[in-house]
Amino acid sequence: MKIRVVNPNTTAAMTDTIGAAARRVAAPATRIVATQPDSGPVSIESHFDEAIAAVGVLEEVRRGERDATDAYVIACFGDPGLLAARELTRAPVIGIAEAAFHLATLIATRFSVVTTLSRTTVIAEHLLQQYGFAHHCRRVRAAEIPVLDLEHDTDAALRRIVEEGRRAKAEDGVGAIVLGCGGMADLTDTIADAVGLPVVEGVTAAVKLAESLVSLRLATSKHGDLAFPRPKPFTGRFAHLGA
Ligand code: 2AL
Repeated sequence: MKIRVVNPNTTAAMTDTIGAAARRVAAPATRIVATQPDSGPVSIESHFDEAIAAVGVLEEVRRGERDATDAYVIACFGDPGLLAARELTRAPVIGIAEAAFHLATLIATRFSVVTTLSRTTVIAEHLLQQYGFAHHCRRVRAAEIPVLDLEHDTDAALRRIVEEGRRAKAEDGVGAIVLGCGGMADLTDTIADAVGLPVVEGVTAAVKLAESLVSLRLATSKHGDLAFPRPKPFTGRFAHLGA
């Protein structure tokens, strides 16, 4: 089985981190193809970043469709372009936020999210509402680290995430922590040990969910809103996305 794990930002070092985390949990017969868009923001930490990154995600799905892909993972915690990506393929498409929320509710009644900057907390809160998980989440906390600090200043970033995780454990009454950024994928075990709670990380959660759906032969429904988009020309610099 081939899973295309798309890092929606264009930082190659983060794509490598995400790909390595995905490979660590993938079944022996699963091949992980870790990719990123050709162009777009180097990190995603605003609504603007997300809107631009979503186009890159969709281009990556189109590429995957020419490469016999069995499932896709969108490896940014805002799940940018998730429903649009599902329209483009029959293969399962899993966002890391939705994957982490699902798995967290199977091991704890309540969880808190620890994400990067506080300006991104509203993105996670909107997803919790949209997906129907809001009543399971006690709080979306920010470690106040820019996304790229996870690559460039990892020790300081890790300290801040652990501090916030310990606060969640002490103050929020939660049984688990969800990590709120794809770039945290290599820190999961260290954070879990330091905080003393189960830590659900979205890249690894999404890979295992994708494997489950493919094994069960559950494909993205083409009945209704997730049907392939009606063929039509696109103009200008999006001409390549039309039909
Ligand atoms: C993210 C993420 O997962 N990747 C990225 O560039 N930004 N999310 C976040 N909340 O900071």
